[in-house]
Amino acid sequence: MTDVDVIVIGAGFAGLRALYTLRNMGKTVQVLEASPDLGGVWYHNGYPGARCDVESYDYSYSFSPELEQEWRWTERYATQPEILRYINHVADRFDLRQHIQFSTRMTRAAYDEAGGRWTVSAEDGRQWSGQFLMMCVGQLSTTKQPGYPGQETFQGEVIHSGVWPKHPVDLAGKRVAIIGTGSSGMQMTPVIAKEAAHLTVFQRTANYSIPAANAPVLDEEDRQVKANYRARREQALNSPTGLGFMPNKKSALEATPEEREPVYEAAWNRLGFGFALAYYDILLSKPANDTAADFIRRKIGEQINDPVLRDKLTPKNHAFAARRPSVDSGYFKAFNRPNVSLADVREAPIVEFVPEGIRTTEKLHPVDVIIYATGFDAFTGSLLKADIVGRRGLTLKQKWADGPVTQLGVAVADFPNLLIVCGPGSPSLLSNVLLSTEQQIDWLAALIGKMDRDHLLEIEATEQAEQDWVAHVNERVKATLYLSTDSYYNGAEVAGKPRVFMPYSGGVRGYRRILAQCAADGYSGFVLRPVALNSPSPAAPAAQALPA
Ligand code: N01
Repeated sequence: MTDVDVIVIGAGFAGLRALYTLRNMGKTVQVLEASPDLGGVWYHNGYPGARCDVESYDYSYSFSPELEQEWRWTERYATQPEILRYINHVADRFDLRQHIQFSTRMTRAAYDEAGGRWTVSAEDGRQWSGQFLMMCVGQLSTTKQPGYPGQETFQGEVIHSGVWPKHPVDLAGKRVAIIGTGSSGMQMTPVIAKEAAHLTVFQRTANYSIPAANAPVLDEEDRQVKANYRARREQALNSPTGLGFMPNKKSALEATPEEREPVYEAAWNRLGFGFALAYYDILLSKPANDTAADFIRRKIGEQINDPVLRDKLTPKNHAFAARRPSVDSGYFKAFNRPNVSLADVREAPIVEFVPEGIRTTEKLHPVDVIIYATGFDAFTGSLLKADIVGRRGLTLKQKWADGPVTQLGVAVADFPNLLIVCGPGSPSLLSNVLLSTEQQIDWLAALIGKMDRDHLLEIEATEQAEQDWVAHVNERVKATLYLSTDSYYNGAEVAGKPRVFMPYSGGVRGYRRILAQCAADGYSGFVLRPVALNSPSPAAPAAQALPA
């Protein structure tokens, strides 16, 4: 068994950042990564058209001014291959690979209450022991595979967008089915439409989407961003979502329709996700939201020639941005092509896969390749994949049987020294997730630094703090429209999953203040101990809660 200070699970953006930061503090770190290479979701989501829908300069690490200056993004919204190149560049530049075990899936982690250490076991039987176990496993990394009857009889390839094969997938001249119209389905549709003989998009819920307004990054723009990068980062940190957009101080309902039109037009043409902040109450008030939704519906309609298709592709049954909208590059216009059709699976549900394709209640759709763009078991899927065993043999699955509970989204009572990056209860997917990731890792690193200085070995959230935080998360979201519809924010994406609102909707700035206050109060809501609670050592002082 190898002993280290911190075992980090996952070598995506979060795992690499944790490794960089902890190693700089002098910690020994072992990163375990199930995949054969770096990148996490950016390693796996290699589907045609995959790109980030947060602007490149904001969806990048902020910890190194040198890195910021030397990396040259080529497009406003980077493609998946470019992001993967960036991640690999970071790993090489900071010499991080040597601390990562690839193709190593954690199957179990158990906390030794007497010794105050985690023992992590991998699929192949190898083990590591660490004082801290830091989970950097992502929020959208466990795929949801509907598994229709007859799937094994289908003669062609079935692929999930989130585990896109590493072998070349030739879709040219093929009949292709895409099931799902979230961000992944919407991104790949216009790209696949250009090469497939025929593309059928199976839609259950029509989704809102704002044009990406993607463009190459010109040298002048690159120079300007780099000359003012600190200010840009500051603005992102102080914006509600971490994307840099500041909400309009005005209510949509204070403005006349004539006044709203140019505001929405400008947001539509350039802002992407920023559209949701065109007025401050778009996500707070249904009548305000209706004004935005009506505008977007009209804009969507203008892109689609056929009136029947226009009606089907126009979102009607949920408020704009109450579930995650998309940022697209030609999704709706793709349906004007003669080789693209829409199958409405609410009208005619999928019954089964057959050797020749997909049979719905209405007809057989003959296809050569089926692509699931059906999303993920969000927030908790990857945290609950392995057995994580805390005090008294309690597993995280048992603890979260009715839904996840955390203190501040980073820690769980009965699971000492388990640290979660962007866990349920943190802004995570309601924010620029990379900014939130860095923010939490810096906070957790400072906590570990304090523990070192004060000779503390164990940190544990209190149950009371967990309950208070979950109550606060629930209270905050009540002020928004997020609860007005089913979504992966509230567990509706997986049948039988507890219906709990998981991300924190109070914004990254508010969350940062809460984290800072918690630290200033001596890590309120946590118990810090100089030895493990059940340490048998006679020399050890009695376990106690230590004020800072
Ligand atoms: O997944 P989703 P996604 N039969 O869950 C449908 C991030 N992301 O992979 O809405 C038929 O959003 C489902 O229908 P419904 C981003 O955060 C980022 O697209 O449940 N349909 C929905 O249409 C995003 O939000 C980028 O009725 C079924 C779709 O599948 C998140 O990942 C790019 C079905 C799933 O949509 C997830 O996006 C891509 C079934 N049995 C993704 N089951 C960036 O650019 C599900 N659906 C950074």
